[in-house]
Amino acid sequence: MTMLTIIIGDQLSFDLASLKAIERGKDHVLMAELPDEAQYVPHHLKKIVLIFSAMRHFARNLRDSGHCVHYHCFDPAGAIRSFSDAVSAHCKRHEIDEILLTRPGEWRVFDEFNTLEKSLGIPVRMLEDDRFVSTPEDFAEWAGNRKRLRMEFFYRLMRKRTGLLMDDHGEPEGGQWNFDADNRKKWKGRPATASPMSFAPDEITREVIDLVSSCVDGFGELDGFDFGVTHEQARRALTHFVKTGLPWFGDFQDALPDDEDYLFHSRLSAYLNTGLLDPREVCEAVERAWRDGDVPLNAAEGYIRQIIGWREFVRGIYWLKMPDYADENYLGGDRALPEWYWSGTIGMRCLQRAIENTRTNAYAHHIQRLMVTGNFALLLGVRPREVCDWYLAVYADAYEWVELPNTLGMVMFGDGGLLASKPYAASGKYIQRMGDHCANCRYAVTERTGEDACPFNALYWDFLMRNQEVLGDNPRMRMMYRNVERLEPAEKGAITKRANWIRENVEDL
Ligand code: FAD
Ligand code: DLZ
Repeated sequence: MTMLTIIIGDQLSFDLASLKAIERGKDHVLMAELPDEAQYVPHHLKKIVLIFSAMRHFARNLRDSGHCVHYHCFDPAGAIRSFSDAVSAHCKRHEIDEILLTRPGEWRVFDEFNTLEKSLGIPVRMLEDDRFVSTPEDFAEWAGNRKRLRMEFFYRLMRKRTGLLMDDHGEPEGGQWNFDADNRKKWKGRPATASPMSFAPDEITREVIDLVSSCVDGFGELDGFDFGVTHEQARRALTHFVKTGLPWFGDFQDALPDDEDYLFHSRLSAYLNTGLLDPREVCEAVERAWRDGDVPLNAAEGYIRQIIGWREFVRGIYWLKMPDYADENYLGGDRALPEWYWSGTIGMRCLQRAIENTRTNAYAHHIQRLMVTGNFALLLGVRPREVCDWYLAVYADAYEWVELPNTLGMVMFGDGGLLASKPYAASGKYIQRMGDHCANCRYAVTERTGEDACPFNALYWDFLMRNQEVLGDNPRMRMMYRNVERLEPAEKGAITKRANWIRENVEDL
C-alpha cells in the first residue's frame, strides 16, 4: 500500500501531522507550485517568491532526510493548474492507495480536497493541523451558543492550556491576564527602532525571483526581497526580534510613526503562517526572555496574547462561520475600493505611507492595517469582499483563515459584532494622537469640513450618522453618539456635504 501526502505551501513544518503519518522513503510526498494558487488574487510578488522559495528549500530538506519527494515547478502554460490537477496527474502515473493531507488553511482548498475523493475514486484522509493550540472542534465547543465571542476569555483558556505565563498556583503571572492598558504609548524617536532581520537571497531564491519576475503578474515591488526562506533563518529572525524588538513591543504596539515601517513589530507572521516557525516555539522564546529578566511582562504578555489569543481566536471564528462568513455585510458597504489602494497614489500622508510600506515590503503593521487602510475603507463604506481581496493579496502573511476575520470582522464590522464589540471607527484625531503623519500631511487634522480638512474627520462623523439606526444602541458607542447628538443641524449638514464630496472625489484625494 502506497500513500501520497500533498504538502501545501503554508504547511512547511517538519512535524506536520501528515508527514509524521507516512513511511519515509516508501510513501510519496507531493509539492506543487500552481498557477491557480498564484493567481486567485493578485498576490504581492514578494509573497509568491517567499512561498515558492521556502517550498523548494523544504523539499530539498525532506529529500535529504530520506523522503520520496515529487516536486512540480511553476509552469504557467502547463495543464497542471490546481491541487486537484497535481494530485490526479500523480495518481495516474503511480499506484496510490490513499491520499493523506493535513487540514488546509483555507476553506476553498478544504472543499476542493473533500470533493476530490469522489472524482479520483481514491480515499482522501484529512488530519487535524496540530500546529495550532486549539482545533476548530474545540473552538466550536467553547463558542457554544454565545451570541458574542470575546477574544479575552478564549485567550485565558489558551493561557491555561499552554501554561504560558502562568504561576505555580495556576494564576496569571503578574496577577493580571492582560497588560494592554500599558501598551498605548506614542513613540517619539526613542529608543531607537530595531529592523527585522534581513536575509540576502541564495541561489534557489534568486532562481525563483527570476521565475516570478518573468511570468507572474502580481502586486508590489520585488526588488529588495529579504525574507528568510528556511527554518534556520526564521529562527534567527525570532532570536533577533526577542533581543532587539520585544523589550519595547508592548509600550509602542499601537504607535503610528511616519518614518518607521516596522517600529518594534516582529515581522514573524509570514514565517508563522508558512510553517517556518512554530507558534509554541515563538511563545516559549518570549516567555523565556521574560523569566530571564530581559524583557518586561507587558511586552511578553502583549506578544503572547497576539499569538495564542488573536491568532487562534480568528482561526476559530473562520472555521466556525465559513463558508457563509465571506459574504457577510452587516453595514451594507456598497462602494468600490479606491484604485489608489493598489497604486499608492494618495495625498493623505497616513494612507500613502501605509500603502507604500505594503507595496515595498509586503508588510504593514497592525495599526496601519486596522486604523489607517482599514478605518478608511470602513468609513467610506466599501464592499467588504473587495477590501478582503485586497488584504488577502498584498501581505506576505496573508491567508484567508487569518485575513478574513481580521478584515471582515475586525475592520469592516461585516459580521455585526461577532468578533469585535464595536467598529474600530476613528477620526483623524486618533491618527494624530498615535503618531506624526498629520504633521507631514497636506490636510488639516484639526478641521472637520473645510476644503483642506482631513477626510477622516467628515467621514467619521458621517459614518456615525449614517449608521445610527444599527449602531446607536451599542453600549460601547454611547459616548460617540452623545457627541453626535451635540452637533448643530447646520454642522451635521456641512459634514454630510463634505463626506459626499469626498466619496465623489475619492480617487483624487
Ligand atoms: P507583531 O505585531 O509582531 O505581532 C506578533 C504576531 O502576533 C504576528 O506575527 C501574528 O502572528 C500575531 N497577530 C497579531 N495580531 C493578530 C491578529 N489580529 N490576528 C492574527 N494574528 C495576529 N495577520 C496575518 O498573519 N495574516 C493576515 O492576513 C492578516 N491580515 C490582517 C488584516 C487586517 C485588516 C488586520 C487589521 C490585521 C491582519 N492581520 C493579519 C493581523 C496583524 O496585523 C498581523 O499579524 C501583523 O501585522 C503581522 O506583523 P508582525 O509579525 O510584525 O506582527
Ligand atoms: C499562497 C500560495 C501560493 C501563491 N502558491 C502556492 C502554490 O503554488 N502551491 C501551494 O501549495 N501553495 C501555494 N500557496 C499557499 C496556498 O494558497 C495556501 O496554503 C492555501 O490557500 C491554504 O491555506
